Amino acid sequence: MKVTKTLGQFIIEKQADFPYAKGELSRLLRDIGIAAKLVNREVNKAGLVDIIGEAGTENIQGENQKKLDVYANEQFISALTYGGECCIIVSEENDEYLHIEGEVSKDAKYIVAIDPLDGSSNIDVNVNVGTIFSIYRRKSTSGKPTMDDILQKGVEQVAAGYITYGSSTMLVYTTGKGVNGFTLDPSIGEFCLSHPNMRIPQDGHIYSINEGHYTHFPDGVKKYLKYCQVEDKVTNRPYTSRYIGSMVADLHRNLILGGIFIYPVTASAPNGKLRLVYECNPMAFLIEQAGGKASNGYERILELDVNHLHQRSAIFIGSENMVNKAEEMMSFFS
Ligand code: AHM
Ligand code: MG
Repeated sequence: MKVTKTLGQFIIEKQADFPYAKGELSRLLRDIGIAAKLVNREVNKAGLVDIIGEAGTENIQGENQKKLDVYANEQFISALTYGGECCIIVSEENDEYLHIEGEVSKDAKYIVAIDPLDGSSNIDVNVNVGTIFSIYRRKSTSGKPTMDDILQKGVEQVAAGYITYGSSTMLVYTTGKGVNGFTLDPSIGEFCLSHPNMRIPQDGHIYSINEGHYTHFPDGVKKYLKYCQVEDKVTNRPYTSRYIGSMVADLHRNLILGGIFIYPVTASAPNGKLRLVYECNPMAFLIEQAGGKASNGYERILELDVNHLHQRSAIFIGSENMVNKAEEMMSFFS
């Protein structure tokens, strides 16, 4: 019989990679795994109960919040609050950051940024959605955490990952020592190690972008798309276009098969659409750890200054050679 390793067992085993760790990060990752299972349960029965549809409130970006967005946000906040290892939560669904106070979190060292339900416009049509998380260690050693603790550059992340809720549910994460993927076994209710040491191919054949915005793309992006579509036997072009509209699902596929995901600046999103703190930075950290690359078209995502919680950025992320080529095309017009 094949013996599988659970997420919990794997986390404990990997704690040895951090000689000074006291298990706090491990407990934090465990808490995220617990919330993910609860969200998974609700996502799976979304068509059965009256939980799909809009909640009637708006988030900071003025987008209607779906009921499952609200539920997912509550589950992650609750798991992180009661877990006791997290002092600040930044969420796509909350205008301000949440400072967790109380006995259980009084010495908490970690700051967690989350997009609790990414790709939520896909919920009502039964298409993959996901959760993205990013973990930082606070820098200040006493008192209330400061904005400097919260607005750290992506390079300072100590862990990051995503959960994709789909035909099977997976949790994929990194602590800066490679990337590992776990598939939820519903029969035992555990995430089991299914994709150890994930590596993104250096080259790929898939490009993922919302071409509906083509007219408003920067010239460098238009040039790169033309490059993707032109026939060339040596480089195996034309490439294949695949776009789900759920960043987690699009990136998960490209991580496994090789590819590039682009969300550039557009007329309606002049700074890009995706959020730096809880979408771009965690995905950039994870994809770099898998051997890929992430850029805003000119600079490494992980080194961008972070000025506010809900800051947006353009993103070009995926197989290294593809991102390099896209950057080259961007540089012709800069
Ligand atoms: P969300 O966090 O509000 O769900 O938005 C993020 C999503 C990404 O998952 C996806 O890549 C993108 O928005 C899709 O946007 P568009 O519909 O403009 O292509
Ligand atoms: Mg979202």
